[in-house]
Parts: sequence; C-alpha cells; structure tokens
Amino acid sequence: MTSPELPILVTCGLPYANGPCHIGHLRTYVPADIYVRGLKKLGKDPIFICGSDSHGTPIVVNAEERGTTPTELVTRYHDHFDDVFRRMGVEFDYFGNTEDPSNHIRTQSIVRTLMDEGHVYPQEIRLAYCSSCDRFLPDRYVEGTCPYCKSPARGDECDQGCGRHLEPGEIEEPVCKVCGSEAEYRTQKHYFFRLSAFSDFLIGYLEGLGGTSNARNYALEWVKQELKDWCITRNLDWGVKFPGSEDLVVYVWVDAPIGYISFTEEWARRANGDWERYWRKPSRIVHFIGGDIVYHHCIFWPAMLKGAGYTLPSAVVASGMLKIDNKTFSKSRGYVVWVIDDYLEKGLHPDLLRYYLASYTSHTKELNFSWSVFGEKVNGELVGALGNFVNRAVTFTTKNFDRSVPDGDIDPEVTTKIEATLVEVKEALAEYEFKKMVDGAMSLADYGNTYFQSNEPWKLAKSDRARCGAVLRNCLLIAKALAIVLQPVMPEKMESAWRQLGLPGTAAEALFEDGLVAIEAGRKLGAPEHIFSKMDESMVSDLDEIFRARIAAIEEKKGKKKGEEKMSTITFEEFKRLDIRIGEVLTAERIKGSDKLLRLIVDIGSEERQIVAGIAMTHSPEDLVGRRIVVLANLEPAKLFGVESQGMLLAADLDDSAVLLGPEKAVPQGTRIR
Ligand code: B3M
Ligand code: ZN
Repeated sequence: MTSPELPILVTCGLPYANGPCHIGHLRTYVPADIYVRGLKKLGKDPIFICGSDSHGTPIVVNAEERGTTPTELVTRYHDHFDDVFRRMGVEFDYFGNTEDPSNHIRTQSIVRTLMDEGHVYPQEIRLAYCSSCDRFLPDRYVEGTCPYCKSPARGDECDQGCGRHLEPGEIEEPVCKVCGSEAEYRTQKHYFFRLSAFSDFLIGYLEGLGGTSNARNYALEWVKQELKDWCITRNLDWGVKFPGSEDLVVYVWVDAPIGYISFTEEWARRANGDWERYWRKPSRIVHFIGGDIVYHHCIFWPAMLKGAGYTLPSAVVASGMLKIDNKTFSKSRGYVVWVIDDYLEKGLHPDLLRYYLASYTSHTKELNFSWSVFGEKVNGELVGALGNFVNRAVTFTTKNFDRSVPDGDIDPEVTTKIEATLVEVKEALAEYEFKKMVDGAMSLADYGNTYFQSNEPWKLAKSDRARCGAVLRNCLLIAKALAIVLQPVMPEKMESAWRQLGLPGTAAEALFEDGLVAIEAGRKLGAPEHIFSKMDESMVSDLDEIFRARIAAIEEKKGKKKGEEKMSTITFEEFKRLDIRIGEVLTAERIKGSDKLLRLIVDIGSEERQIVAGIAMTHSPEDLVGRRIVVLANLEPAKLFGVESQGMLLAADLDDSAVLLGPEKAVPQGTRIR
C-alpha cells in the first residue's frame, strides 16, 4: 500500500508593516519562492502563504512618531510589501494581514483553548511603569540594561548584546522611551504560557525537525538549558484583545505566527480549499524565516500548536545574515539597499537580484551584497555563460535551419549530463541549498558552451549538414533543460528562453523531467533575442555611488550631532564679543548658479549689510522682504558663490531645512541680543 502524499504548505516569516522592503527581507522570500516553484516542478501542489505583521509596539511607536494611526501605517506598508513581492516574482497564494478579523478570531480561539487546557495561567508581575506618562511600558516603550549581559537593551530583546528575548519586567534600570523619564516598577496581573512544561516535548520534536541545521541546533541548545514560562499579554490598545480582558492584548509573537493559520483559512475561502488539511491533519508545513527568529519558530510556536492541538511544522528553514558591501546590514547607518528605490526603480530586472540572492552562497551562510559583485555576476554568469549559450543555439539554428529544430539523435553524453544536473537540482531543493541548485544549472550552461564550441557547428554547416543539425538539436535540448531548472530562480527570463525555443505552454508548467525530452524536429523557433544585457561599468558605479552618498550623508549628520554634544563651555566675556542683532530684510534674490543661496540686503540699524543665506530651498525671496530676523553682525566676511556675505542670519537647523528666528514682538532693527 502506498500512503497518499501529504499536502504541502510553505510560509515565509511575516514582514512587519512598519517600513519599506529591503534586500534583507528578500533573502528569505526569494529562496522560499524558488523552493515553491521547485516543488511544482517535481509535480507537487504546494500552497505558499504569507502576510504582513501589523501588531507589536514598534508599529505603535512609529505611528505615534509620524503623527499617524497604526491602521494607516500598516495599511500603507501592507500594500507596499504586496506590491514588492509581486514585482519581484514572489508569488504567494495568499498574502494576508494579522489585523484582519480572521486572525483576531483564530488567535482568540487558540488562546482560549490553551487556557481551557491549563497551558495559560494568570500571575501578578512587576512591570515598568512611567508615572509621568501614566502608563505601563510594554516592550519597545522601555529601554534599559540587559540583566544577562548588561548591554543596553530594549523591552523585549537584548538587541545589542546577547540577543536574548527578555520577558516583561526583566530589563534593569528601565527608562520610558516616550518621555525619557526613569520608569518605576508596579505590579499587575498578566497571563503566562506554561512553556516550561513543553521541554520534553520540544526536545523530541526538534530532534525530528527538518529544515536547516542552524535552526534545529540553536533551538535544541536553548531547550536543553532551561525554558521559562512566557508572558503572553501586553498593556496596549493595538493588537488582538486577550479573551476576557479589556485592557490587555496578546503579545505580537502569539498572533503573528497564528497568521500562518488564519491566512490559510483566507486562502481556502477564496480558492475553495480546505485549511484543515494543512493545520488539523498530517501535512508538511515548511517555514522559511530569518535567522534571528529561530527561537520564536522552533520553541514558542510548536509548543503553542501542540498545546492547542494543531499540526506541527515539519521544517524550519533559516536564512543566514546579510551584509552590504561587507559591512553589517544597518538601516540607520545607510548599509541598506531598498528594493523599490534602489533596485526596481533603477530599471533593474527582478530576476537578476533573484539570481544573486540564490547563487551567492549557501542559504544559511552570510550573504554579501555589493554592486560590483552584482555587475560581475550579471556580466560573467548571466550574459557571458547562460545568455550566450541560449543565444548561440537559437540564432545558429535560425540562420542555418530556417528557424526550425533540425532532426538528429541526442548524444548519450548530453542525456547523462542533463540527468546529472536534474539529480543535483532535486537534491539541492531537498537540502534547501539554492546555491547548489544554481551551480548545478550553471555547470550545464558551461557544458553547453563547451559542447557547442568543440563540435564546431559552423564548420559542420558546410561539411556535414546532418551532424550539424544533430549538434544543434542537442544544444536546443540543453537550452530547454536550462530554462526548466532555472525557471524557479528567474521565472520571467526563462519564459523568454522558452518562447525562443518555440516550446508549447510555459516554462512554469514544465516539470524537471521534461528537461530530458528533446524538442521535436521541425518545431519552429521563436524570434531570437538576448535574454540578458550587459551592465556597463558606469551603470554599476552609478548605483554604487547612490549607496555611498547615502552612507556619507548619514555619517556627516552623525558627525554634526556629535560635535553638538561635545561643545565646550564659553565664558560670558566670549559671549559678549558676539554682535547679535535684529535686522530687517530689505531685498532678497536668488544667486545665479546656486539652488541653495539667497542674497539678502538687511538693515541692521546702523547700516545695511549684504548677507548670503543658504535658505533658497525653503524660503522664497518674496516672503522674506520686510521680515525681522536675527543676524550675527560681526562674523568675519566670507565669499559664497562669488558674493560677499557680511554677517550671518540665524536659524534653527532642522534636518535639511532652516527655521528662521525672529523677535517675539515688534522691535526696532539694530536692537542687540544678549
Ligand atoms: N514580524 C518579523 C521578524 O521579526 C516578524 C516575523 C513574524 S513571523 C510570524 O523578522
Ligand atoms: Zn514616560
């Protein structure tokens, strides 16, 4: 008796709907998409589920800082991620949102079950409380010191030190993130998930867990140390209400993974599917996640599923770190590549980045992104090896055989090479080794080039037309096999190859095994075109320049800030030497050749002065005339754009714009400021 195949569900970690997509995100999503496409090529029928994570304190804090609502913020970024994924060819069957009603309902149902089963208990705990803001300070609302390694840490995570998850109340020397005052500790009733009771279960479960060894091994180490019960409630309005409580929501790490279930339900509703096949019965669930959320997926999540009676994940696949230009990825320091602004909007094809992400290194190792390596990969591997081979096979056949596939036997050696490639590609998929998959395919492309070169079809065209035809038919088969094995990695580009080969249907529908089936003689090829185009050096350096300019700008700004902090004191005598006065702007005009500078004539009481001010970006000359301003009158004159400035206008330096200072009420020009 053969057992029926298990239904397969693949998910990706849910991006926080809290900021734009960068290539750090894609390091998880692109390989997951390749995996799903690969499964389809094995004849399987997986569903691929993801969605945005809309809860948690960072989103509330961010919305507050931007003067908007969490709903507005998460809707915007939900749409953004949805758009980026489509444009990058990451094709989810359903992309949900943890704020959707179905996720609230499923989360509350699971939490109730856990309570009914005795896995959740109430307990009074000490929590950071800000008396000036008059509120408890959940997670990101509080900063302080990590109790384990003493590094600066934030509420729920030691992000700069040991990386531990911190439970509410654990952080030492808490300070309110909103108002900066020292927080105190107060007690309040919260709810805990009895994680400690799941140790034995988890050890057994993890030993059999598939996926990448980094996920399994880290998790096993943690479980073997000691598991603490897990506080699953927070003092917040935004989130999924804790059942039976008006002022508590569940911790974001409860309702976020439950999104995997509720999104499957949403998918089922639309696709006439059955979500319980995946979550209530034996199935194969594969989670693709970033390496920093192994704890949540290998410990919290399976314990919750076990406690509530749902199907357990079969595999957790954790991606390695991302570096940008060999430096640790960091948005705040500018070591980031934004998918829309820095990549897609620059006219770069999504498949090139997909190829880079898959082929740079093993999925669990550190991936470095740099524009120079990007350029080399595109030019050397895609244009030089793959594109060149397909193009040679197609154009040569077009020219010499009137666009139709010639007759002739397939060389056993070619069949063997394709078979070996297929074996390697399938193994690679099973091991979640996308680099191995691409390397296998690219070695077939190299083989193709060598085959073409050594058989010299351009000579055979004159000396042995039959053999020439056979060689080309072999080449076209190799090209077809390449289009199939690389379709999961570069879906659009490989459809272009498919069309050129004149094949019926799409490269997407083809199975791996079809890579061994020669194209029938007589079939008409499509019009040849170059699949990839070369990136010239100036394009690569322009992209690199954008990236470098951003880092430099950030460093300059930071340098400025530091300068401000370090300013030393001056004496009153020194201060008295500054001649600061009220002035009135008499005339104002732009300075030719400069976007930033205005030339002002200012009446400072005793005389008129010409002052050059860098405010043209924020102020129009008309608006300045007649205005009372503050002038440093005895600053040494200096020439700016060839115009002498005899003093300086004072303004508050707000990021990139200047906010002019002025007197509180009418004061005559020339009045001194002390
Ligand atoms: N929203 C993002 C992260 O920590 C977080 C993932 C949730 S997966 C259920 O990478
Ligand atoms: Zn406060």
